[in-house]
Amino acid sequence: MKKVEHIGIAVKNIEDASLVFDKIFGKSAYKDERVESEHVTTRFYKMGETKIELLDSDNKDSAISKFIDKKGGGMHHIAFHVDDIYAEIKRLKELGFTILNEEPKEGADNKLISFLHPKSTAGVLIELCQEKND
Ligand code: CMX
Repeated sequence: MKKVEHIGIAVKNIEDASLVFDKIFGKSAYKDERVESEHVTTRFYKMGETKIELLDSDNKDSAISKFIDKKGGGMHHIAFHVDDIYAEIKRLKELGFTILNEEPKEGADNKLISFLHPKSTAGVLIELCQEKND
């Protein structure tokens, strides 16, 4: 794993949350992106190398809606940049981690993504992400 690619924060309403984060970061988000497969709207901020992704969802059965229903929102996942997502999935599976999707799926920001179940990772939802053009 090379670096933290982004940190995901689940929010009830992306416009309301942006009012808060615009003030905290002292800048506006640089892009929005809809990820249909995950039923989410994402909004990205960047400070230096660090990216923060806000996520809200309009689908009550989505991972983000369930998380918000249960915890009210907040830090949802940490995403790590990997060069070869297939090799990382294989490595982590062999080490006994529960891979939520062994076949990587298309995520926001031109990435292939896969998740490790938080029950196998000390309670933290971990996302692996590889640049699609790598
Ligand atoms: N971080 C830490 N723990 C989490 C969690 C999160 N983000 N989401 C759920 N959990 C916990 C639940 O609180 C629950 O804990 P307890 O059993 O102690 O109550 C446990 O994980 C299992 O929860 P569950 O109810 O059985 O399962 P869910 O239906 O809530 O699904 C998860 C949890 C992780 C399997 C599901 O959210 C998932 O598949 N996530 C991967 C996809 C995803 O998160 N997509 C959205 C982001 C997309 C993007 O970045 O583009």
